[in-house]
Amino acid sequence: MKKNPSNNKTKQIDNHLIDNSDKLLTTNDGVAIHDNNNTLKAGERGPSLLEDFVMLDKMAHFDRERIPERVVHARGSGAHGIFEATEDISQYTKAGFLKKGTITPLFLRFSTVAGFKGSTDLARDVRGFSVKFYTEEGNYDLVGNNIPVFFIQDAMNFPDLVHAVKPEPNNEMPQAASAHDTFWDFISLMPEAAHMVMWTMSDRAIPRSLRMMEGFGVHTFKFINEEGKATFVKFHWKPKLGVHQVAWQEAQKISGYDADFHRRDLWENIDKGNFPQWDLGVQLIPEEDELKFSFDILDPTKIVPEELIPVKIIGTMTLNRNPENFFAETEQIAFDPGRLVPGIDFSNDPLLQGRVFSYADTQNYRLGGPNFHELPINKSVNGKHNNQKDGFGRMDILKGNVSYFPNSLGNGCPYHAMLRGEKGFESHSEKIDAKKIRGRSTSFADHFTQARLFFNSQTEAEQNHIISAYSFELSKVKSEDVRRRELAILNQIDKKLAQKVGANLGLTPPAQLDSLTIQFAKNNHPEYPIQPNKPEVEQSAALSMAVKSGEGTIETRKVAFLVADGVSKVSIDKMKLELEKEGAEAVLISTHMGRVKFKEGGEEPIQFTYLTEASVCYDAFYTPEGESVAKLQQEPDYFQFINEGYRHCKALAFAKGAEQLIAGSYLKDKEKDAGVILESENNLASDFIMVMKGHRVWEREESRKIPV
Ligand code: HDD
Repeated sequence: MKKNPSNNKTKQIDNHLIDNSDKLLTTNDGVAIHDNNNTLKAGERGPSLLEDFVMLDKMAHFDRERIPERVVHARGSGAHGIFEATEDISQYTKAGFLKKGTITPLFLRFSTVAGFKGSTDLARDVRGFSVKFYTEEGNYDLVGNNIPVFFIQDAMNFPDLVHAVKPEPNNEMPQAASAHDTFWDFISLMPEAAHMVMWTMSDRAIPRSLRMMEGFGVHTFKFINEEGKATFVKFHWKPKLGVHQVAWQEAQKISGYDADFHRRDLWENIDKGNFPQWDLGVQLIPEEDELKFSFDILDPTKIVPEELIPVKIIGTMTLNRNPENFFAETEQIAFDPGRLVPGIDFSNDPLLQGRVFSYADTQNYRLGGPNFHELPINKSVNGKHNNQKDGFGRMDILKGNVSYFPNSLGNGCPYHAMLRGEKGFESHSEKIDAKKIRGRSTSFADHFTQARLFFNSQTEAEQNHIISAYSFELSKVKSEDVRRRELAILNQIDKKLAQKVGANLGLTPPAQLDSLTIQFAKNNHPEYPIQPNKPEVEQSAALSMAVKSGEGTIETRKVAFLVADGVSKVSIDKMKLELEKEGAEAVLISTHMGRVKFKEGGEEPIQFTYLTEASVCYDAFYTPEGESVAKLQQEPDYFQFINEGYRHCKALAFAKGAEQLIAGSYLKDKEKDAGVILESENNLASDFIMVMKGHRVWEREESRKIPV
């Protein structure tokens, strides 16, 4: 696909690009610098002089290079792209960028939540999924996550949630991990978090790639049509590459081998022209049906099962351009779910309502004042015309003497849309007739039914991963009271889940919720526990990530070809051709850098070695034939690749003659499964591809466990 395609947003950004090639080094004032190595001194061995503005200019700027990192979602990776609207949904919304056929530039920033800016990509965590659409009617931000629900129901609890999950305040440990006392203390006192925590303990929290995650707007929003009629809407991003995970043990190892694993994967794929795509889907709920469900659609801890309201695809997003500069674009982009374009409105979800304040407020602080809208990455493509002026870092230069409204000296400009019979953003005229209360609706009091729905919708392997994740995390919690309190919550969700986690912790799950948990729940709902409504569905297929062998795609998957000098080029090329036909990538790994020599004669440059690479960074493994096989017998790191690949349930293919290497690995004592593919017994390439399409051979995980 075309490299670095341009559109009205990228052209706007390009106007700010600085190209230093063939340019003289200058100070910030444009004065040419003669010597960039030495400060001005009084004599060769004398003190430095204060008049050295060249040095002071350089140092003063350097001293101010860092800005505060985001209070959450500090670690992120972004890319430019476009959204193309493909369906006519004008009966629901007048939003211009959703009109069929419209193409809108956008920037997407993915993130983890808890870790600092330099933390690992592979933390067990929620992933942020923020999209800024640069529409012709102004910027619209859909600031979502890769999980469709949230921990809490009311924004008032957000600072507490974040304090609990971040490293503990006394010793600032642990980094980018929820496996510690304060998080589970808070969570076990907040039964409303039960559903979201179930998702964060699932494989959704350890994605294989940012390109292989779903995204969700989480809250229920409103679409508003030309007539001013509202329809409730929930947003979904569905990745074309499917939804995939890594194994937890893998995630931990990747964090050591390549803490930038997700960032690198996104960057490299866009760079190669493998542009990731997502379909945008909507669940549309007529206003009249607001109260029709067993749960409250304003409660952000609830999904609307796709069995009740199907997801309608309305367009496609393509990420097609890497940023030129991480700081200027990915770091300085300022998202805000509290600003809207005509055709979209808020619902009364109390979490969303709190977000309306928090984002603009944090950007004002983080980006040093109210002019962050003028930064190239944040600037709207349709301009900004108002009487807001001055402030730190102001870039726009307002003409004339008028900066107030109403005015006559400036011909009333910038003018109000309504004064000239035009339309601007109008809030939905929802009728509200209520008493002010500081409290919570009883329709928000069912905390476990959807957590159960999620657990029931998982395959056995996925359930086992959830059990292991709870066991891992709670084992890191020092307080036995906290562990027991969380087990009581799990017992309300699913007895088997609670018992299995309990067995791993050496605790019996309590039958009742802890009295402290109930006390806090009663704070919101004095009559807690409240009998939940009967759910409409007990299972929902869309909640599982499982793919069957042969069903998925292997596009952009990385297959390690494990070679050494003397390897057969024919054996490499045959497999490579078949994999490339399916869009996968073959990466040769050898015993040394430089050039690898072929059995048939000739050689090729090689970049990757057993020293620098790790099995956990690859999706599948192929050992070609040749004299290399004898060399690999002597290479312990080769066996590490094979053993680990097997342990992590990946496909392993061996060309004729190469299967003798199995004798030196842990596989030798294991009953052969579909994921170990031998040229002597199988249709090598097609069977290999079929197993890879299924992502993993999960049944191997429990029945054929091996050390590594
Ligand atoms: Fe938030 C950042 C997603 C609740 C306050 N949030 C932030 C980002 C994402 C989300 C993806 C990173 C944006 C970026 O890439 O720059 N947040 C969510 C979702 C929520 C949610 C899906 C619930 C449905 N957030 C939430 C609440 C509050 C905040 C209830 C406060 C009332 N979030 C913030 C923030 C951040 C932020 C503190 C930190 C950096 C930023 O905004 O730009 O204002």
